[in-house]
Amino acid sequence: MKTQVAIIGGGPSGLLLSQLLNNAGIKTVVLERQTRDYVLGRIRAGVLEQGCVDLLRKAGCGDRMDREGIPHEGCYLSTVEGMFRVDFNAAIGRQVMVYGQTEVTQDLYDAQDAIGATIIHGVSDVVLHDLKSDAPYVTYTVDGAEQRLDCDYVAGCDGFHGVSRQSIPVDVRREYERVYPFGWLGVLSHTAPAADELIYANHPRGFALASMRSKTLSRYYIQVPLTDRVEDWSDEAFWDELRRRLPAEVADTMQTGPSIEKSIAPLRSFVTEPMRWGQLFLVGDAAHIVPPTGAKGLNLAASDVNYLYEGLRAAYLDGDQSGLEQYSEKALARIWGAMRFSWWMTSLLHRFPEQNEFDQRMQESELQQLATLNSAQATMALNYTGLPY
Ligand code: RFL
Ligand code: PHB
Repeated sequence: MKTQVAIIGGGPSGLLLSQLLNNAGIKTVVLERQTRDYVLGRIRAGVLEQGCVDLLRKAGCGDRMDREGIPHEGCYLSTVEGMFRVDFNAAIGRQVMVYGQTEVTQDLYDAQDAIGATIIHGVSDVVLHDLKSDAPYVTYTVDGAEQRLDCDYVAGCDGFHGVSRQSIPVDVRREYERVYPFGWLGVLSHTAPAADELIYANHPRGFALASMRSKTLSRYYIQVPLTDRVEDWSDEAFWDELRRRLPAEVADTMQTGPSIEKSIAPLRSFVTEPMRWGQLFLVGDAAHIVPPTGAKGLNLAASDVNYLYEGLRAAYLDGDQSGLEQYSEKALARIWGAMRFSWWMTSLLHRFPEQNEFDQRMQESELQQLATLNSAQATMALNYTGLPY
């Protein structure tokens, strides 16, 4: 089989890139390890930056998001002193869209189906070949038979555990990492959200987040030790702990109910450089991971897709290679900005095992500035709603 751009991974990065390229008349084949149902069953991100929203619309995949997504003009931060609001709209005139990654992925699949794009599920043994030549190819196994896909370029959209990043020789790759000493226990439930906007809580017992997917579907997280297992947490224990960490006025009126999904995710910051090697381009989680505190994972994937799409379009339609040549540098500049913000929000809001009273006072002082200084609110609003592309 032959195509123009071979896309490894059918998560949001791979599907969005495929949709944009096909719309521009550039052929793609997406190779996905899992089944479609498995990909659609993953509960992940919930907050879209304006740039991501605009890109989904540009790809022709924004209709349902525009109907069902919930625009948010701010969020709440809670401390033992009380709760305050950061007003993104008042601070910098921008907002975010609350719309789940599961829905984004569903919309992308529907759009890919509508144009007859090729997505091959259930592939294994994916190997990338001759990436430094102008005739790279990919081999893989599907239904027990080995296949070969020839292409001009390979987009590595296969997430943190994929093969694409590993295909760049170790002496070329530089990797930067911070692993945090705690995880997030997340619960999805058919209950009304606790508040009209998200609540990020700094609490002596640990971080908590009250988020949502719709007016009847809520998503909550609490910080837990890495040694905890999901089985350790009954629904009742989860709700009790969540209520302790949220402001009393919210906890007292909050709806609870059976969990429909419960999982623990570790927190990590990770960047690999460069993001291009020969004809291979890394996109999204294949190249970087952020802790979810800043809601940046999916949004960074979208900005990478934007840069790569523009580069490939210019290369194919105008014979202009400059966008591809600048891809790694441009994407990384924005990624490091989002890395800093995600690390900052994580450091500000969590209890660290080694945290002493001095460290705690530093968090309190910074939260106090955020509560009272317009300039501090503006900096947070700028980063939370998304640095420009
Ligand atoms: P994805 O979504 O991981 O998709 C990669 C796809 O590649 C496939 N794959 C392969 N296919 C073929 N061959 C191989 N060898 C392959 N290896 C892997 C995988 O099956 C998968 O379908 O990466 P992508 O597209 O770059 O999208 C990135 C986002 O998914 C990610 O940044 C966010 O979901 C991160 N993230 C969160 N971000 C937020 O902003 N807010 C959140 O609340 C949030 N929660 C999460 C998360 C990530 C999680 N992971 C990865 C463990 C919760 C979890 C559990
Ligand atoms: C979510 O709704 O899943 C969510 C929202 C904001 C975050 C992280 C996760 O910072």
